[in-house]
Amino acid sequence: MIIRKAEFITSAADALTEIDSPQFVMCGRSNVGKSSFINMLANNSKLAKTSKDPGRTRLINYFSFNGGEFTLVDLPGYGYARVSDAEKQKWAGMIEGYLNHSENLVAAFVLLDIRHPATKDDLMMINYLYASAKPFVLIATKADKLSKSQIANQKRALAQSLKVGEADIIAVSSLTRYGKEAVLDKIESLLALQK
Ligand SMILES: Nc1nc2c(ncn2[C@@H]2O[C@H](COP(=O)(O)OP(=O)(O)OP(=O)(O)O)[C@@H](O)[C@H]2O)c(=O)[nH]1
Ligand SMILES: [Mg+2]
Repeated sequence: MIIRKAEFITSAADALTEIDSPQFVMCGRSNVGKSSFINMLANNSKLAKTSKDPGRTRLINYFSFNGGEFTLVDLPGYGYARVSDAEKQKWAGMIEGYLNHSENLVAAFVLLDIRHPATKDDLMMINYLYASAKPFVLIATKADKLSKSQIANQKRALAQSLKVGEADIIAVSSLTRYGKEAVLDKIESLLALQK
């Protein structure tokens, strides 16, 4: 699949049912690289706002790819200790609200930092997706931080702990674009299943 065009649609606090193109949503801890991942796929480092400080994305942001062929949805991260309980509740509400009300969700991308084991929050997210029968794809981010053999080891460790096959985890680097083609192939095949 070739990305010809990627544009920001809008920000909202809830699922927008009027956006009727097939959607993929980014789930993951604050700072794991959700917004950077969208930018990698878009070939545009300025499309989604990123930051070295966790907690950058505070609303649900919608991005249209290839003139509506599909939509990527950027969510606020979870698990960020340094925000108020009220803010945490608000973000959790947005994440849950999106997942419960999105009518055109094809699959969730669950992003995990390739250097670390999945957190309790990650497991909660994965269990939630599993229990609500929503398809998900596991993405191991920041692969540029590791050597090739370390990437293989970490993928194996994550796969074991999450009880999935190693082939079910795609390692990516938004910095080097490693893994980009594998992700686009995945998107293409998931879209083909919809038809
Ligand atoms: N080395 C490296 N750094 C990355 C990669 N992806 C993201 N980062 C860095 O990680 C930090 C967080 O990236 P974001 O894309 O803003 O993360 P996020 O998950 O959207 O964060 P929130 O919006 O706060 O939930 C930034 O400093 C990015 O430059 C990657 O593949 N490699
Ligand atoms: Mg973000």
